Amino acid sequence: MKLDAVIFDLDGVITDTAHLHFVAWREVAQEIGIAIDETFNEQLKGISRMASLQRILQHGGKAEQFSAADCQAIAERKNARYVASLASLTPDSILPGITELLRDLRARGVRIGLASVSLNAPTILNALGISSLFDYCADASRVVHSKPDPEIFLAACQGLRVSPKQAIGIEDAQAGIQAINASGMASIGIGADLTGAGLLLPSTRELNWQQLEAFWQHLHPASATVKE
Ligand code: B16
Ligand code: MG
Repeated sequence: MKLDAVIFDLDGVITDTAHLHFVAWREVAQEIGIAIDETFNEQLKGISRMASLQRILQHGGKAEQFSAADCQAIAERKNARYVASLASLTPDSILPGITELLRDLRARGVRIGLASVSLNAPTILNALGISSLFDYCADASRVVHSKPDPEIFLAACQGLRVSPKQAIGIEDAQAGIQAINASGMASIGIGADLTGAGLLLPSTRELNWQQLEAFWQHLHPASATVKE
């Protein structure tokens, strides 16, 4: 079986915006009397904006104190701060090995997709200067069920016109690995503490075409890796 596509998560795989999310959430949480730290922030990785706010409110014991309109306003304040901080992103903010991998995939005719739940994903790819390397980016605003539901990965496969069985997904969050596995794609995890990934690599430094090719051939021993 041929490898037709590789679908990437954004935050934690292509660039590390987790710290920028954290700084923005910490400021906004402080305004409503809730303190969060970097350890707590780990729980927010790969989780949508509103779900992140709900976790922060629960963490602060204030889940019942804010109306839907209040939550909307808080989330908007956080996003305004976060978007302002995205101005600090440049092509140097791309994680090690990613640019080379994107180029190698393109050179081999493997299609490239994005499955990020961030509504700011297009802005981030532009700031990194790599938008043109992606064949399709799933629209996070249309996703009803967030990770670990496979919806966003299936939407990316559909947009790329590939079967999930002929695609690899790459994620740094546990919910993301579950989403990839549920979609029927092969999964690669980035980070030490993930379970259930078909291949687990400590960082994007180890993520390269040779690794992907060896992984795919291990899964499909008799297959050619690229399109003829
Ligand atoms: P936004 P990913 C996720 O990105 C982040 O990991 C998560 O912390 C954030 O809350 C979410 O995007 C939504 O981001 O507020 O910009 O819509 O890992 O799915 O690329
Ligand atoms: Mg992520």
